[in-house]
Amino acid sequence: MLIKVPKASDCHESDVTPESLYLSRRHVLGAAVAGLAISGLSRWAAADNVERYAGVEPGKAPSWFSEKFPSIEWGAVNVKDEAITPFKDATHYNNFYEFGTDKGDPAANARALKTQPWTVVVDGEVGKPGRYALEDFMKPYQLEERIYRLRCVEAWSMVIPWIGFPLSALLKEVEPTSSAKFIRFETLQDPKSMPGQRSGFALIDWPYIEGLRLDEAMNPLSILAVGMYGRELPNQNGAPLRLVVPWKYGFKSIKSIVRISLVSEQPKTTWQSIASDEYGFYANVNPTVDHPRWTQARERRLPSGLLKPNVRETQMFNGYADEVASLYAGLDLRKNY
Ligand SMILES: Nc1nc2c(c(=O)[nH]1)N[C@H]1C(S)=C(S)[C@@H](COP(=O)(O)O)O[C@H]1N2
Ligand SMILES: [Mo]
Repeated sequence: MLIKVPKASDCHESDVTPESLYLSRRHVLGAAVAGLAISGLSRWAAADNVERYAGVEPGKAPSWFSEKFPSIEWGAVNVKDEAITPFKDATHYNNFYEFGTDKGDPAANARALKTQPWTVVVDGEVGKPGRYALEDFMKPYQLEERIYRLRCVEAWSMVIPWIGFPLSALLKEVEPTSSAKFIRFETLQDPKSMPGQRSGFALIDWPYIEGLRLDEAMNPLSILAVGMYGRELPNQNGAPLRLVVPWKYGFKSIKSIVRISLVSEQPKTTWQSIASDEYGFYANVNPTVDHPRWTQARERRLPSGLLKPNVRETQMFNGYADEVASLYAGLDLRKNY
């Protein structure tokens, strides 16, 4: 585990905020966790989770999460010299249209989402299909922390410390057949707990659907997340299980997944169905291909004040080009947006 704590001299403007302190706090606490795990103490309760990052509200972790907690590999992937977004912003500025279209709606409404019990179905072109209680689904996987940039197509961004496991580990478990070419994800459909699904917001044909090419799903950066900021996922961030693909626009990172299907044809995804001229299947972060209605060359890194907008240049593949550019060799990214 190597966590780079930026020196004052190589701080970017955005690091000159109290958030940069989180990195150094984490460094100390990370070492403490490692020590505890070795000495066999596994009593990492909610109180310890909230210590890891500043301002974290404790949740009610299910027992399978608490059991895996002591063996989490902290800081397995990190971002250099960029401050982690405060917990408050990451949990109160959300897109989760099942709970409303305003950024504050998910935090206000997602409490009604019942995440225990939770069932995940794996089906389609796989040798081992199944229908699992989440605690059984999670059994094979070792959790790790991945600190990733999240870039929304709406030109705002955050840095979020996820807890999850590589999607490739799931694929290894379920044994895709030779006909599997894509992976398709489906969010829960439950109008009783999801007001957005019963309101007049008829643009979306629920449930929310997303998908990846199989080689994108196999890329080591693709993860399924079950936690963030040292605790389980808050409901508004897609509890209890969500996708995170950091080199793609945020809408690819589908929340509250109930079904994962291996398929032979490219799935029809939600945003593509709404406006295919604006939102493509690939949705790779690309500063050189603008959205028809705004530039994608820049982004507002949250928190961003009206008086002091925290604007930065958007990076190709959201800064993950070294890891993912080869997936798209020979593909016209202007056509395949
Ligand atoms: N089911 C579902 N998943 C979703 C969305 C949604 O509306 N419904 N919004 C997407 C968008 S547009 C973004 S930017 C991210 C936001 O994730 P966050 O709220 O955890 O930052 O979730 C994505 N996943
Ligand atoms: Mo988004």
